[in-house]
This record gives sequence, C-alpha cells and structure tokens, in this order.
Amino acid sequence: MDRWQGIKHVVVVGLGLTGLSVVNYLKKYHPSVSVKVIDTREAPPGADQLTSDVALHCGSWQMEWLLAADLVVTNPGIALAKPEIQQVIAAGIPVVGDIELFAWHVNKPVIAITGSNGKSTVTDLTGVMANAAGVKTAVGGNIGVAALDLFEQDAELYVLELSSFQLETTTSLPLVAAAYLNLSEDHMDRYEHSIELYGAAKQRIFLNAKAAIVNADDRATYPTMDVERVLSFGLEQSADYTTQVIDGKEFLVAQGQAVMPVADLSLVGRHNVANVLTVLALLDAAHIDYQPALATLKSYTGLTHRCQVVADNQGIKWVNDSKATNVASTLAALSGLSLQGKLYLFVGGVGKGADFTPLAPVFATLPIELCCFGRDGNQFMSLHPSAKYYESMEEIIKSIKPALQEGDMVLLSPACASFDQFNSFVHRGEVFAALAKQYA
Ligand code: UMA
Ligand code: ADP
Repeated sequence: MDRWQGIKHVVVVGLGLTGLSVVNYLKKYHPSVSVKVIDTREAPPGADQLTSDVALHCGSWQMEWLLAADLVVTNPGIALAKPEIQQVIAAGIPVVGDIELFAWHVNKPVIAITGSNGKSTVTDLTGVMANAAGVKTAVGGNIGVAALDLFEQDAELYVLELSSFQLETTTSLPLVAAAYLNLSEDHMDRYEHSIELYGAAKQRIFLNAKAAIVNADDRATYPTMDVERVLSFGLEQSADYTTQVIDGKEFLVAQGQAVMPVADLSLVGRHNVANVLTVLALLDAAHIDYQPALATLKSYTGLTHRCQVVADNQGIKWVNDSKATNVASTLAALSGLSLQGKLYLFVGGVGKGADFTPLAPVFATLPIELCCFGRDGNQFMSLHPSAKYYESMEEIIKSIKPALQEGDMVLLSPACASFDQFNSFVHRGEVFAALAKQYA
C-alpha cells in the first residue's frame, strides 16, 4: 500500500528534535511534498536549522494551514486532545506522529520498549547487546535521537524507546518484540489525572507486535488485545524470564535455561535485574543469539545518571542515580540493593510537593545513614533517626569520608528535582561523579 498516495501538503506541528527530523525525512524521501511548520512557541528549538524553503509559523496556531493539509504530523509534546488538533481530525485530515511515519518507511525488524520507568536503560542495553551479538543496531526514539534520523544509519535492526505521547499517534508500527515494563503514575497533567488513559496509550505498543514482553509483577503491562506470543519477565518464579538459585547462587534464567550469575552483572539494584531479564526476552523474541554478547552484559554499567557506579575504590562503591527525581525511582534504586556495609544515601533538592513518607518503611530495613541536602532536604529529616542535614553534596562527602569502610555504598538517589542547586539532573550527576572521583 502506498501510504503517500494523494499526499501533497504536509503540516508539521512542533519543531524540536522531532519536527526537524520529520522535515529532513520528508525533504529526502518525499521531495515532491510541500512542507510547512507550525510551532506555538515564540522561539522554538531547531528554528535556526530550518532551511528557507520551509515556511515556519511561530507563537500561535495557524488553522488555515492546518485545514488545508493532506497530512498533519505532530510533535509528541502536543496532545491529540488539543482543540486545534481535534478540529483537524473532525475535518477528516489524518494526524500522525513521527513514529507512524517511521512505521510506514521501515523495512527492517524493530524492537520497541515502553513503561513508566526503565525505558532508557532497557532500550540502550538491548542496542548494546544486539550490536555485541553482531547485529548492526540503531537506537532512538524518546531516548533522545529522533526515530526518523535513524534511517541515516546503516542498520539491520532498530530499537525504539516509545513514550505514551508517541504511542498516542502511532497505529501501524510492526514490531518483532514489544516490551511494556511497568505502569505507575506519571504525566497526570496530560491524561486528566487518569492512569487508565495513560495506560491505554501505552497498550498501543502491542497493536502490531509479534511478541509482547510483559511484567509478571504488573498486570497492567499485559496486552489487552490479541498478540501471537506473550513472554513474561519478573522476579517471581512463574515468569518466563526470572532468577533462580542454583547450587546456592542466584542465576538469570531464560525459559528454564540458566544464563549467568546475577552477581556477575555490573548494574546495581533489583530493578536492573528485571531490566536485564527484559532485554534477554526481547532478544530471544527477535531471534538474536545473545550468547556471544554475555561478556558485554557483565561489563555494562548502565546509562549515565541511572544507578551508575562512578567510582569503586577500596571496596567502597559510589553510585550516581541523579535521574531518580521522584519517590518511585528512589524506591526502585533501594529495593534489593546488595549491601555489605552501610548505605550513605543522599536525598533532597526540589520536592515538587511530593509525599516522601513511603520511603520511611524502606529506610527502616536498611543499614542507612541518611544525608539530606538542598532546598527540601529538611522534608526527609523525620524519615530516619540517622538523618543529618547538609547544605551541599560536597559538605556531605567531606563529613562522611573519614567514616567510610570497605563494603559501604555512597548513593545519590535524591527523589527530587535538581533545579535548586543545578541546571538539570545531568549537571547534578556530573557534580556527584566528579566529587566521587576526587574523594574515593
Ligand atoms: N511544544 C509546544 N508547542 C509546540 C511544540 C512543542 O508547546 O508547537 C511543547 C510541548 O508541550 C513539549 C515540548 O514543547 O513540552 C516538546 O517539544 P520539544 O521541542 O522539546 O520536543 P522534541 O525535541 O521533539 O522532543 C521529543 C520528546 N519530548 C517530549 O515528548 C516532550 C523527547 O522526549 C524525545 O527525546 C524527542 O522527541 C526525540 O524522540 C523527552 C521527554 O521528556 C526526553 N519525554 C517524556 C518523558 O520521557 O517523560 C515523554
Ligand atoms: P525512563 O527512560 O523510563 O525514565 P530510565 O532507565 O532513565 O527510565 O530510569 C529512570 C529512573 O527509574 C532511574 O533513576 C532508576 O532508578 C529507575 N528505574 C530504572 N529501571 C526501573 C524499573 N525497571 N522499575 C522501576 N524503576 C526503574
């Protein structure tokens, strides 16, 4: 089927990485189509990279352009529920996202990953493992490389991280394997405070999937539609991809076959064990033999700023989890940590009005020294008897350094945003990593 038949005028809504990638893709692969861009922001990112032959309207909607289009392509930041987009839909004009255009064009196998937490880690590791197994793999999507830009790479396999925003406008994406990692509250402003609506958008990942990879511990991740094959991952024994103790050692087990000891993983935290199990399931479902890549799995320390070991000296591990900007991600980092000594946990920053009390029962089970800092650090002070307040991370480190012993872990997993003292979670993580290297 030629999806492009009769399409002469395309309007792209929203510039940024996505809009630019759409324009570049159209110019290269559909040069006869006329392209106009609308961005409701006054000075949208990427405007300086647009060539003069593409008309750009900034600062408001431009309904005349929209209603004269044969196809409208929206940025994931634009909700379909916007009245202007609803007007376009009511006029019978198709509205799609960049991932749908990707779906129309792609002729190689695609793996995709969605979920509330862990998407980037699973996406990146799947790409790293597939490449190490000898399959030329291009990785993109919500992880930060626009999907259409991946066609510039010579790839045999594509791995896409997909947000619920991107899935809202995707209908035809053919997937050899689709993973839905977990569902917890997020983006409630966009989904009218309905986790059902948010979950329904994520379910769309299964629309054209040959295999669904689901979380045995989270029923919301199971497909609500027919999918040829369903494989589960999880730490409970009934899962197809799980862990099992064999001769006193815990192993990753894939459909009954021991793969390697969990202790050989460099990744930290039980959630990352689940993430690795998901990667194995995805690769199996895509018929990729990961045996030659197991050494890579052992050495993979994760994406920057997500439970990443940034220094390991004299038996003391320094772990940067600056991306943990909410309670759920800090809880994930804490669950099942393999600790030999004390845990020095850094928490605080901008609390965004969150309720931190769900952390207290978990703190109570850990040999923890709670180090609070930043604007809302005081909100953690009542959560554990060990809590002390400091102005900055450096002040904490100078204070705890003389007490650190072999087996201890120093973990930045702050459960807060960073904007009180840093430009972003990346900046905060970089400062922590530099301090760790200096003091380790
Ligand atoms: N916007 C407008 N008017 C417009 C266009 C955009 O107000 O006309 C606003 C949107 O409300 C939104 C933002 O601008 O807040 C998005 O625009 P952008 O220029 O930052 O978008 P891109 O650079 O194209 O980034 C998008 C994804 N952003 C979003 O979904 C908000 C990126 O995910 C993604 O990496 C990129 O495409 C490539 O695929 C970011 C993200 O925050 C990392 N994603 C959310 C998340 O992970 O929680 C879903
Ligand atoms: P996403 O791309 O979905 O935001 P990331 O891989 O960037 O996910 O991880 C973001 C944060 O979520 C990390 O700080 C980590 O502590 C936590 N996390 C990672 N994987 C999981 C998981 N499987 N379950 C729960 N939390 C997770």
